Amino acid sequence: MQAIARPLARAAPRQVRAAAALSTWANVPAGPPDPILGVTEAFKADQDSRKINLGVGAYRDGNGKPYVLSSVKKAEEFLTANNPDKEYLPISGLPEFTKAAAKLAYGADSKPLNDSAVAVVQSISGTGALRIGGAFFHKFFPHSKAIYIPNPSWGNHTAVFRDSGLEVKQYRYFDKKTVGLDFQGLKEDLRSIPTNSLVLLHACAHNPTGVDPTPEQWKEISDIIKEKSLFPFFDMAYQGFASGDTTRDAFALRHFVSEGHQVALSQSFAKNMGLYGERVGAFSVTCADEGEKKRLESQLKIIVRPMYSNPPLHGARIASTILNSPELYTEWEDEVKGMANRIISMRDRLYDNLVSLKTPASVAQKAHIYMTADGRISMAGLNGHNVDYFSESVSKAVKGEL
Ligand code: IK2
Repeated sequence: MQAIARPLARAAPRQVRAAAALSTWANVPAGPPDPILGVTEAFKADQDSRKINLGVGAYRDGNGKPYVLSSVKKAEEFLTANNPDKEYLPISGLPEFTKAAAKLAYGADSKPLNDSAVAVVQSISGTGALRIGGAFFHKFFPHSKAIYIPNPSWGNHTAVFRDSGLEVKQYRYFDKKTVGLDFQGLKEDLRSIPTNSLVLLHACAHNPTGVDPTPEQWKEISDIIKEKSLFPFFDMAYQGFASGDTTRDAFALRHFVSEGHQVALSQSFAKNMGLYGERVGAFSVTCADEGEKKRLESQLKIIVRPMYSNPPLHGARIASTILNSPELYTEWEDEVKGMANRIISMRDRLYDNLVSLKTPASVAQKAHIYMTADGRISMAGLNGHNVDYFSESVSKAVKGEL
């Protein structure tokens, strides 16, 4: 036994070395951390008690803690009491959910909705909806394989659309000098891009700038999009979060539909229901009639089936229970208002603090504060306990005193 064991023991390290040198993956380089979610990893590793994470856009309560909505808890209790099964959902998702999600976005009096002319599928939150949309446009949009997104835009848009096979181009959106909308630049760009192009619009709470067009500006944008026969694809990841009112935040989408545009829409329930990890969303397209809607839905299912077969069940059941119960719906609307108001009050307090600290009008980072490299901060990460420290740190950094 020993005579055999010794040579084998001596040989093992050589075999291990040889195996490592021949690994199929030896030439795979390490990728960079995600610019947004990588910030959370760095935040978790920091031991300083003053640390603040303003990187990922996830709501926190007044004590900086994750927040589960009371309407969500009640919906879950109701679901548990009804002893639900864990069967597969249809490829297009939970019908009660997709119907209610479309109604929330387009409005109960929406013509295409009432004509049964909106093709909808459940998606893996907003990102999944954008990805299904990207694949759908790549396969069926007859005019081009490009999408125009605002500059700047949510960091993941480029990757999502590029991986869907689309070429990603930009139109002007933000004016650094006025720290507001570059409305002239936006209009000029929309007028100069090729007729029939596909254009992504943030429906409300533009990420990362927080700057939205006014209703009057949306009307002008709608007119240009009509003149140029552009196709509007709305990304609505924050319905209710911008103003506290889901109807007000759906203004742009509903205005475009009432003006006769055909639209595509990505919806997320991550923020407005706090269902981040449940991955609840929907992708929809308005169609000419019910027959067209059925054809589109059949094609959307063909896109979904090889990607992930069918969507997750639990979050869709929660959202559906809330959206379809008058009491829970009212409670949820109040909670959305509460979250939006807390964010709005933090923005006001931060602004007042920076002004009273005589802070020059440019922003930097440091001092255990985690934010994305483009200077975007998630207002929801601020609360009554950390907003003063954050203001002072920003002020010092900008003045070169940190
Ligand atoms: N679209 C926009 C404009 C978003 O801001 C988001 C969410 N961003 O925050 C989380 C992150 O940076 O990953 C989405 C779409 C998609 O969000 P979700 O897939 O979580 O619904």
